[in-house]
Amino acid sequence: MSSHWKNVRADFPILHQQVNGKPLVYLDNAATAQKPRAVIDALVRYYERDNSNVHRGLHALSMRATDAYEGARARIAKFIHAADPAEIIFTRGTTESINIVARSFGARLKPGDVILATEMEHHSNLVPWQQAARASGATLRYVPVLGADAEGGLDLAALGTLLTPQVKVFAFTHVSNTLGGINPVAELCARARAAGAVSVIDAAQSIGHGPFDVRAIGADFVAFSGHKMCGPTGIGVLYGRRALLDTLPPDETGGGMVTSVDYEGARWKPAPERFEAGTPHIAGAIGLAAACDYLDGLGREEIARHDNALAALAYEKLSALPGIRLLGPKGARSGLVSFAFAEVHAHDIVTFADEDGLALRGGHHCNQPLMRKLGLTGTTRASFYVYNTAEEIDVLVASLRRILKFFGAS
Ligand code: 7TS
Repeated sequence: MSSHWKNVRADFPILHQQVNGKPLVYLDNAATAQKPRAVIDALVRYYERDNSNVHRGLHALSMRATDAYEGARARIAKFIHAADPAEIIFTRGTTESINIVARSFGARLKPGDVILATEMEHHSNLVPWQQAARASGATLRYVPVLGADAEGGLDLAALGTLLTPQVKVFAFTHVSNTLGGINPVAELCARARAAGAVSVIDAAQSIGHGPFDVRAIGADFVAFSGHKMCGPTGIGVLYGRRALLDTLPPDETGGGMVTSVDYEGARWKPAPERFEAGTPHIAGAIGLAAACDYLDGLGREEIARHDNALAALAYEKLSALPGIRLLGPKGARSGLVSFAFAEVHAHDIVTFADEDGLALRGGHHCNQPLMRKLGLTGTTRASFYVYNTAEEIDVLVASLRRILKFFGAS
């Protein structure tokens, strides 16, 4: 383990504060991660030294900004082992990335075609496909989750009947933001390919938590957000296989994505410019590249081991609480734990835990259909990242015991 790893908390200025008179315990990383000094500095440096618009300028600052922006694209390609930086499209985040695929690839769908998703998708990987189905007349189907607490993960046996030749796109999450289970993405991509469907991976909850190799996984499209991997908000990525991207129509149109325009029409540049109309989030891309450097510096395998071990420890310690219902797999899980108590609403838990300096999240986590299927209105979620510690799990458990006692539930 690198010496850098041991000092990781010192890298995050925001962690060193008190909330309600208690040391901040930030366990809301699945919503957004905190930013290390290196990322904050990269943003400040860009705005103080290099700020200018990209691609259209011939002066020094514009060339510097362009180099930094295109350098960021190459850095992110390396981070996910893409074959070519042109496969990296900068977007606002996972939500926009999936919307681009759903509209652009969705434009070639027709009645009789099937879009396959799963019952555990975040609204961001569900509603855009509902819209694509409505617009095209295609049918949307779902791979079921197994078990009363979704502890069985996806029903992979059902794929045999669901992945028919009519399926044109199979969209699934790598890690569920509510259940914490890790889906076998390489297997799912291979199954999609064998059925003649294009795969779309929602990597929002996995990208910053371990190694990710688009070519080893065999993905056609991958969507993720910078802000969940120590990068800035407002920047994200759509990875698309080059051969596929160049066959797709643009989604938004305007400046920067055309080769020539006349009053009658316009001709598109190839990817990635085709999908990046207008002035991009230059600083965001640069900050995201700094986040890639930071995470690679810690070691992606080490991050996965750290986060997954904390989640396993939390699962074990929380299991001892009276009346707790823990969701998702009992075994291997990613860095989050989601739970519910019959007697206490998730919003009450989050509000009371805030008194103890804890940042948790409670609610449906943009998984309303899944919640309904599991007979829940919401869960409380604790999600872990590189700076969290085993001691913080003890603070969580002690706080929950206090809350349960207050509500007469223990
Ligand atoms: N997909 C998954 C699996 C997510 O967890 C999220 C955000 C998104 C997509 C959307 O990402 P965005 O950056 O475009 O908003 N999830 C959460 C969450 O669980 N709590 O707050 C945001």
